[in-house]
Amino acid sequence: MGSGFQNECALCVVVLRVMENYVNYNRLAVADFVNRQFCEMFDGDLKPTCEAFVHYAGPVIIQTLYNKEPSDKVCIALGLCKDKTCRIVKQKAEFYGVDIGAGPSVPSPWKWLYHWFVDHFGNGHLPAFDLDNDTYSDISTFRGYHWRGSDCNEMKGSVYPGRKSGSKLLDQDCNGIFGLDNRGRYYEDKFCAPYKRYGIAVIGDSAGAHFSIPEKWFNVTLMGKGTYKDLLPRLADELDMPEDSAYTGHRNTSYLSHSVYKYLRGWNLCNNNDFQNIAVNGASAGNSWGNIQALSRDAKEDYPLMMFLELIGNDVCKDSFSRMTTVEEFRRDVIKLLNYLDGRVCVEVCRCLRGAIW
Ligand SMILES: [Ca+2]
Ligand SMILES: [Ca+2]
Repeated sequence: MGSGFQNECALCVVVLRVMENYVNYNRLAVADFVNRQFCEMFDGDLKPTCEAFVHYAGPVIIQTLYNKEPSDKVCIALGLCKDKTCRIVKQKAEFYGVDIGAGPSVPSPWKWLYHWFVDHFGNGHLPAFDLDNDTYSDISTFRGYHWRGSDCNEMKGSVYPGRKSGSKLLDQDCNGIFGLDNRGRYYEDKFCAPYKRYGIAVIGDSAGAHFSIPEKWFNVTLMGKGTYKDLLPRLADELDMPEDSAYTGHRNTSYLSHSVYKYLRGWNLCNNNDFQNIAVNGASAGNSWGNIQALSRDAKEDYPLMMFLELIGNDVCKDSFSRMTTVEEFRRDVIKLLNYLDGRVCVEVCRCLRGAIW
């Protein structure tokens, strides 16, 4: 989850700020917008929760927008922002300490979403729905098959993408290729030999996970009915689109023609469905140690893995030099990651990479 969205206070402020801009841009009557139009943007599963939120908090939101108060003022009043001295939006007027008495009992969609999200994910970065605990899932979101190949048998932990051991009569590696042709030849040998088998995995940050927020969410000129309809599934993928990542992109789109996964799949069709994206928004060299534990590969039971470690900027994009990762720390942390991989999840490619980096 992006560090900017870990705080329900920030989410509340951002959404109210968007509402404020939308009302001003379209020259709408504030009360009419809040009571009649706002929840239309959440058409879908979130709409009832949104309506409950507006029922309780609507009067305060209307008052805030009408008086052109900073949006974090209402979020403090709703109990979503705890620290009254910490202001996200520049104050336009004195803070009067509005207390509507609603506090934590308000059925806020933001609070509900936040807890729903954190409770499902924790910090494991593994599929939330995985019946056989093989770290693969047949559900798309919540670190499911948008992130790593889909599980073709959720009742058998020895069947998963990239599995080398097992009978070729069965689809033990979930690539959709199995059985014999009418000449008694294994289809996997017929279609895939003699090309090498490689799965692909990326460890890194939001660039590897393909962090993306639709422009319509924040551009008042594009807003309208159903604008936030896909908010829930997008949050369930941590606002990332790993299915469009340059590493693990597997979706057929008009604008994404290539990814490393697609290349490997084109090279050998048996590499189909063998990818893992364990990139995490906000990842740096230091906290990637926790993220890498989500990588699933067995050097003996599975095919080799082509690994990418990408850390684009979170080690240095800080507001002061003292908070940046030092060169020594970066080197130490990266070598620790490579040592973890060496001999554990892959053999051939790791040696090649190590030779290149050291
Ligand atoms: Ca599974
Ligand atoms: Ca197979």
